[in-house]
Amino acid sequence: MSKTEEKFQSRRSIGARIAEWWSQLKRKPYEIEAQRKVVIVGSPNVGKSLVFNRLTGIYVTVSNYPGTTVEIFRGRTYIDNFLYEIIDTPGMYSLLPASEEERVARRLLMDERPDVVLHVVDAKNLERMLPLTLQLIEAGFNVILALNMMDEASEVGLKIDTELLSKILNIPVVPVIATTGQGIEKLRRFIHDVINKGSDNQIRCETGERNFSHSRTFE
Ligand SMILES: Nc1nc2c(ncn2[C@@H]2O[C@H](COP(=O)(O)OP(=O)(O)O)[C@@H](O)[C@H]2O)c(=O)[nH]1
Ligand SMILES: [Mg+2]
Repeated sequence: MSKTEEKFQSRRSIGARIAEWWSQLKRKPYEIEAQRKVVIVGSPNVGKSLVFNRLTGIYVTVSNYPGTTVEIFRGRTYIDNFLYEIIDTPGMYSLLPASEEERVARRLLMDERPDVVLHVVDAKNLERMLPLTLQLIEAGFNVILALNMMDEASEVGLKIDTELLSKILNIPVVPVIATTGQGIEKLRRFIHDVINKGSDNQIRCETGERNFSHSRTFE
């Protein structure tokens, strides 16, 4: 750094430096084509949209699915300098569609060719929701299971051995409380790891309650 630059640096206020830092942040390109794609699926009212909001922040666009009144939310986020597109879908109970919403969700899944399918479930009703997880796995998707509403599950005394579930299903299982954001960072990490390393044994073993930073909440 030259003498003049040094002088200039030292004269600039903290405010000016923060402004420059902020403008650089804003310049991070969100308009370019996303490199990776994640589709969020699950039954209605399990917290898909809240998980979507937690993952994407403000970089969201909304459009109607062609030929329907069903709204599709697409958001963007950076994880480790890769730009991810995250797509929120209408609720679906099964891969065999019964309603227009389900048809759209299924078509999105098939058309978008996601790198990861994030299946969000209500942990309290896990048993009812696992059939879709199995269908998604059988259909060949790279699935991550987000056990959402772990706060309510704990309240009713439900204990879920996420590590065991992860081993049985052979996919990452992440406990989440979308209302507080708990587990979201872990989810981001797994999304990235599944895409970059494949769903290998190492990833699965790291998903368990044991390593979840707030695991006590879920005991
Ligand atoms: N207690 C609790 N409520 C949640 C959680 N996640 C979502 N909700 C609530 O569940 C409702 C449905 O959430 P939403 O994101 O719209 O679900 P979606 O239909 O799957 O998109 C909302 O009232 C949320 O505030 C959670 O982790 N804990
Ligand atoms: Mg929703």
